[in-house]
Amino acid sequence: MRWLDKLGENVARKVAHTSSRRSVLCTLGKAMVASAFVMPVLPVARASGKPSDLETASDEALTSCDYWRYCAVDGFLCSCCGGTATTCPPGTTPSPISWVGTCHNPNDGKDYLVSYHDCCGKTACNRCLCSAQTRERPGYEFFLHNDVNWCMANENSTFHCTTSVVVGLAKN
Ligand code: ABN
Repeated sequence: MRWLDKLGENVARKVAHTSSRRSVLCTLGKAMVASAFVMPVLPVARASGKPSDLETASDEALTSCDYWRYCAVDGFLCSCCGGTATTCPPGTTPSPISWVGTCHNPNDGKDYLVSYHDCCGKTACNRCLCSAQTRERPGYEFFLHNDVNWCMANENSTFHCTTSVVVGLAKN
């Protein structure tokens, strides 16, 4: 193992002769900053418990009531109204309260909890009305009924459209 010690010593001496302390610190700093950007990219998508098909789904799929995450939606799809499946159109505000459903994702065979937030502050979008009734109960069972204006708690309670945000994997 002597040769390894010698090799290490020679390399350390060479580095010490040819570079300044400042440049070594600079290189180390750059490597640390770069790794902070690169490392999270790998495990996060798999560990988050979120399905990854939203980025790959076509516009046609995302504007159709048949898309799996709309299984319990009641409202105009924001993806048809200038927003996306998960974001409100400009000029509208998401409702802080929402209706939730459990939807089966056929792409990975898992069930997800989906939160349906209404976007508020503009008149009804009137495009892509979806009125799913998965496990919905009649209106007199208020908390099990999705035909509700979730903008009711917003400053402007005018309903425009509905977003479908996956909260995470449903626990069975
Ligand atoms: N959650 C959408 C909605 C808004 C107003 C009335 C019924 C349903």
